[in-house]
Amino acid sequence: MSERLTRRQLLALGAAGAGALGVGAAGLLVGEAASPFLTDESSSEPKSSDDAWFEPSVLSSAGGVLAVELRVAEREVLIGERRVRMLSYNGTVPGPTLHLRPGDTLRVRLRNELAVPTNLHTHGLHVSAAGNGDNPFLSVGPGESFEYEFALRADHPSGVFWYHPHRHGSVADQLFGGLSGAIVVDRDEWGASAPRVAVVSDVTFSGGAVAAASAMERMIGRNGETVLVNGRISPVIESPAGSRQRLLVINACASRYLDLRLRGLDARVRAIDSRLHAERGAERVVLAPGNRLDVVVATPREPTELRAVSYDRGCVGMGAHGSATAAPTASLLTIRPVATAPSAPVADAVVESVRDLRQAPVDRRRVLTLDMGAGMGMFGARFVIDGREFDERRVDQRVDLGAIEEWTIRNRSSMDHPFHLHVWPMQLVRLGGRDVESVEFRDVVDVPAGGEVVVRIAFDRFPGRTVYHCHILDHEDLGMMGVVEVA
Ligand SMILES: [Cu+2]
Repeated sequence: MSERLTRRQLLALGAAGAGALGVGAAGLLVGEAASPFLTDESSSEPKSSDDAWFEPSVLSSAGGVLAVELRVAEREVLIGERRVRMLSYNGTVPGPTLHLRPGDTLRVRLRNELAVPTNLHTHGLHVSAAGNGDNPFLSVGPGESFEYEFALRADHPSGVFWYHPHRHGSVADQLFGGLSGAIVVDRDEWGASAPRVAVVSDVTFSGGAVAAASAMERMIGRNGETVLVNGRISPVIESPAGSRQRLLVINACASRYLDLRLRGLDARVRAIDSRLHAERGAERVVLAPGNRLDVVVATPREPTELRAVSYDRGCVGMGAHGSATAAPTASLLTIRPVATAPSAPVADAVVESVRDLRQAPVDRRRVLTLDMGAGMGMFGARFVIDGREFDERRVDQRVDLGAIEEWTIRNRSSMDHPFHLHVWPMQLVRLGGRDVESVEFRDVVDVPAGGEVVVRIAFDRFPGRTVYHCHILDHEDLGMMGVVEVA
């Protein structure tokens, strides 16, 4: 038995003891939510991996509560033909899908079985960042557990969201290592007509483990050599020709943009990120890291690949050309017509009304500038917002609770940077020098090299302190993040 395994077993034993004490006190791990995990953990042998469509297990709330335990640990998993060690939630890559309803409370006991600190971010959820909520300043040390609680309001928008670590300095490493999972909020009864969740991630292996990123890869934003959909390489969805299905696609890559080509699939987009709108036809959708796509596709008569084509997101300068940021074209999945495959009707979209902030009076305007500058060392570069690297002790933007603000986000650098604001969705006002015609909310918006975007934000609830940052997570770890406090 290796030293690593011995240590892991000791950790597991220690954590189990602490957990048993905590169960009664916290009222966690009750009922149905706890049992699937116990089953997961008892079978450490990876299941076979082929090109069959596969989705993470779904944990649904009941009676307004979903209480789950997420164990963060390195595990051996099967990727294609390879046995590799990756980071996992409850032993799988990605972790379980959490299915919630507006008004629910999500309780997560995060148990850290890694040798380094981690924490948890519920990307896109409109919930409080204070205390044990969606608080990016928390740190859960090795061997420790922490109990998070996320209270969704009754008017929480439907949509697909996701969870991943947000421990500053190691966010990219931990996400790239395998830590992500889907969250879906809706009022639908899933049954046979559940949407298909597609968590897209990328990874590079070296030997039997996830490769470390070089200094240059961190500056560029690492692109993985292998693209995974729910932990599989280019899986196949089989369904009868002409039948429709709803895909919820999450870009959980650390840095890769997904330039999705939907031609041939009669794609009808219901939302990008979380606010559902009337269906719109689309043949191309670009998802920056962190973005999600809610789309209904029709199964064609011939097998058809959904591909993410090579996307140039600029250059670092100092001799690194644009091609360095452009990952090769990748096949995400194939939709294959099979007359005998099961199919189920797709539930109609329930379009929720949203307040159009373009018609609202603006309380304050701000300009935020993303930039890269020369730093120390051979490959040194600084990744800054308004000239400063992240400092958790500093508040960069003080916002009045209830204010509607207009933020102009400028990019003075030679690379694209996807801008993410936690907790509050941003309504797009101007993109690429043009007014945005429709009501579009995002929680990640791409700010192209040398360009700017204008968004409006209603800080109408949730006093507290959180962050905004570049969602090329290597850049975030290098300091391209700021603190917003709403009071
Ligand atoms: Cu960036």
